[in-house]
Amino acid sequence: MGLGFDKVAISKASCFPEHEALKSWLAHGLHGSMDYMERGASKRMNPKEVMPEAKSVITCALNYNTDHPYSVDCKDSGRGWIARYAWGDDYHEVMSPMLQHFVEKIHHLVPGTICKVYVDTGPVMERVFAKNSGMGWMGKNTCIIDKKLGSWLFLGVIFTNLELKEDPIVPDHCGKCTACIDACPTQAITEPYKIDARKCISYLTIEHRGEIAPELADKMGSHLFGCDICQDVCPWNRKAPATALEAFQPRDGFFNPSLKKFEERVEKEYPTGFKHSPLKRAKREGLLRNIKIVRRNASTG
Ligand code: B12
Repeated sequence: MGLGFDKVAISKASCFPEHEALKSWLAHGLHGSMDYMERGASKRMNPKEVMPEAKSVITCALNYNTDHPYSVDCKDSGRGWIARYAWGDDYHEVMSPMLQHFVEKIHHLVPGTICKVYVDTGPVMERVFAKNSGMGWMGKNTCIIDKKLGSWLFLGVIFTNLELKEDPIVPDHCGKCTACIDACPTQAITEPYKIDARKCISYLTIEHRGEIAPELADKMGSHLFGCDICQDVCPWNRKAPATALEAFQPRDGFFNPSLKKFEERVEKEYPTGFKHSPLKRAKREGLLRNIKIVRRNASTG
């Protein structure tokens, strides 16, 4: 159909056991200051509250990997790390029109179909549908992993009232591997399949506002925005293919940037130089705070 996705898979629009995990995650405060996770919790756990007519969920994955080294192989102390997902254009902006295009095709084939599209744009647990549609399995780092594509995947979902045939669930291929758990500098993966977001470098550098506790900041290493470590060390990402999409190729100065140049850029060019970039989420203050921490970490070795 020429939709441009790397994989598409279908599940029922049901409440799945993994939906329930959100309740205790929130009760233990593991979401930190991400209040939006709490606000829409009941909807997040029940697709029928999001769209009462929904019968099926179509999950679409888009590969964002490019042919560049992993953070664990880039150790120059004068440089910082921006997470792979944020090197190019904001995935919300890239995927939304693609999903809308998919919906147009559905309308063309079955006029009158009701569809709702989400790409982290509403109270929906995208990975739960991805797992239960056989898009991939949920790894111990909680990322959706496909045997061929790895885990460098953005997810988007289409809720529809069409009764579609579901795809078979994929078995868990993490086995005895604990590479992601062992490699996390802040021990944010507290047990397999469970992340304490308050410790996750991705949360600290992107979502958290204000000071970062020194004991966590010390472990942030060179991370300026987001973190890739738990995916970099995943054996299923060793041979992950690269995308041909221009939108996800690294912008000039975003791949493993020099701290000096990146600081100048934030100081002089924010926000205009960051248009359509995921980095805007951290705001100017957040980026400058992170640069300060990375500099301190570099000087203390
Ligand atoms: C909140 C959030 C975050 C938070 C919290 C992370 C988290 N693990 O929840 C923070 C800011 C830390 C974050 C970081 C990242 N995120 Co994020 N995030 C989300 C968001 C908005 C909600 C996730 C959520 O529902 N969390 C709630 C908790 C309870 O769910 P969970 O961690 O998935 O935990 C599940 C397991 O514990 C499972 N479970 C429980 N017990 C058991 C037992 C077994 C045996 C099994 C198999 C499973 C299982 O059930 C839980 C619920 O599904 C989604 C978008 C969306 N709307 O869904 C994107 C999303 C998950 N993020 C995404 C990405 C890309 C990232 C980063 C890679 C970005 C980066 N490089 O910095 C990191 C990865 C960190 C990680 N290892 O998860 C992608 C993931 C794609 C993929 N391939 O999986 C998503 C889907 C966005 C998108 N549309 O593409 N994220």
